[in-house]
Amino acid sequence: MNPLVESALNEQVQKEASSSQFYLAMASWAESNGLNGTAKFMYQHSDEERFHMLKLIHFINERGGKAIIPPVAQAPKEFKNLENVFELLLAHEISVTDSINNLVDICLQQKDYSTHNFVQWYVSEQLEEEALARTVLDKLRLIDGDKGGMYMFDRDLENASIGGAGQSTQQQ
Ligand code: OFO
Repeated sequence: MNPLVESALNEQVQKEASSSQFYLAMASWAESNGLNGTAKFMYQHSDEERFHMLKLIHFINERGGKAIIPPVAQAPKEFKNLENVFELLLAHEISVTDSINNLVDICLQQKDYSTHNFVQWYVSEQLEEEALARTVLDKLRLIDGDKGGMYMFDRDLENASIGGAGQSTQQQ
């Protein structure tokens, strides 16, 4: 496997692992604050990110590279409020999109068209995740802290699904 592509893929493994940890911290915070719908959504999102990481690990190893399992960084312990949680989530997803775009660039520069093809799945996944985060944030801004609205929001989030969710358990 092209070493530059392999190293960029391994960096992406680290990003997906840190996304999974970050959303796990959000899930735990929501659960301990009685926001059970949000907690369920975030636990699912954390699993989904782990699936993204595993998909990369399998790809690197199957193509003759060596996947590196990254260390786990400390995730935040506290969040200001729900709006803050989703602002951080959106900012995080935007940074992941930048890193996927960088990976696409490297594949093209190195003329690695099969990895380029593989990475397209992540390109569409990022579009979905950013759009979902923006929709949720818009709702929260409309509610503007209203208690009844927050109750409904949390209940609705329990039934919201993350792009690609459900594949995780089947493909790990
Ligand atoms: Fe892996 O999609 Fe979010 O980070």
